[in-house]
Amino acid sequence: GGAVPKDQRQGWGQFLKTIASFSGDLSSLTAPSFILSPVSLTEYPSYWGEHPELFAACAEGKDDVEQMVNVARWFIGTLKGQYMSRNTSMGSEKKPLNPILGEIFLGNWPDKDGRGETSLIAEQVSHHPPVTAYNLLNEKAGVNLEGHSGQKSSFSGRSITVRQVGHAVLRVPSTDKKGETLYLITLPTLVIEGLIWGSPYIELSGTSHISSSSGYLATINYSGKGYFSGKAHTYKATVSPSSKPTHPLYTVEGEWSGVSKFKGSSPDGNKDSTFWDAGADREEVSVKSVEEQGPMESRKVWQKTAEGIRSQNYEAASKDKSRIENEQRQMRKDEAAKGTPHQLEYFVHVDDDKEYADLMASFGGKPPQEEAYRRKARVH
Ligand code: 0T9
Repeated sequence: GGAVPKDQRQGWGQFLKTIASFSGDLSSLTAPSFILSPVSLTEYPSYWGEHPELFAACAEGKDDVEQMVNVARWFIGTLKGQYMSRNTSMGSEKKPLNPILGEIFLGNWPDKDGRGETSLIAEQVSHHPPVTAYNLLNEKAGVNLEGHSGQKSSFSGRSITVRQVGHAVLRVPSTDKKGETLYLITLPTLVIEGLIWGSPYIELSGTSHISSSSGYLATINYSGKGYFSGKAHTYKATVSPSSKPTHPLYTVEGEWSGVSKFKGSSPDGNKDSTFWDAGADREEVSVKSVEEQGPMESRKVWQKTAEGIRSQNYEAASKDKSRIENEQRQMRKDEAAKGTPHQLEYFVHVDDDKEYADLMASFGGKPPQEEAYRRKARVH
């Protein structure tokens, strides 16, 4: 295979066999060094904020339909970063560092042109299986995103199918400015392809939804090279009343990694106008230097491991990773012995998310109970 270094071919073959005979939490598997990323999964929620102007625009719209279109544009605008950026920056999808419990990632996107500052707080709320809770907030625009992200993986022949566990709720001022509108966001299924060649990449499949408390629904259908459309990274989205999901007001089609356009009418009155062009620059989150970070902040925790991976000193990386994992095991033992379980720093766990249940039911779903993580009240 092309992308696997000669001396790691055997190891990669072994790794694929392990994946094939395995189901569940892939993050705990030890992978060959060429596929390791120096970035922890706790950093991934930052993809939600990489178009700060689209995030702020979620509060805008002359009416509720237009606001839903703005929210859908922000959501689609995050996909290229979420699912393609490792290919762009590192040549292929890579295995992220497996976060420790309580690991924290803090960052922001500064105010520019009046859009307001967007801040990010992410916290690893479970180690095994990995679950990350996150909150992005633009106080000026009044846009607040709260969600959590977990995964359930299975091997299917020659690819890995990753079902995303978790959802997000976006809160914005309602268009009549009298209250707030909630948008429930569900997430697509990932298919990791290109494994045999050692150059994995993500294709999206299935359907995700954005369901609003104002009575609108965006339904997003994903397809890729191997699917009916035949073209990589494509999607079709409709915006309809929640009560009539099959009666779209607007339809959008195209590539989530490229250009997508309205089919026919659009909110601005033009026909077939551009909905989103993913060629737009993404703005990386600003983060404190490692020197200024606290002991639980992601880049501080993984500083040495990441350095080892970046400089291809894999022995040093693996040694430091083992040290961290041993310390963590000891901490969990001590907590169990003392009867003082780990406390979350920024989030509160909710067993049964009523907002999820309501916004799923509003378009005919009968959802199973879903958990959630809510941001604790801020103490200034
Ligand atoms: C939430 C995102 C998620 C996290 C990653 C599956 C994956 C871990 C979860 C779902 C973000 O909003 C979006 C993007 C990429 C997802 C990762 C891709 C990936 O491969 C990993 C898994 C755990 C692996 O590392 C599998 C091992 C390896 C063979 C593939 C490189």
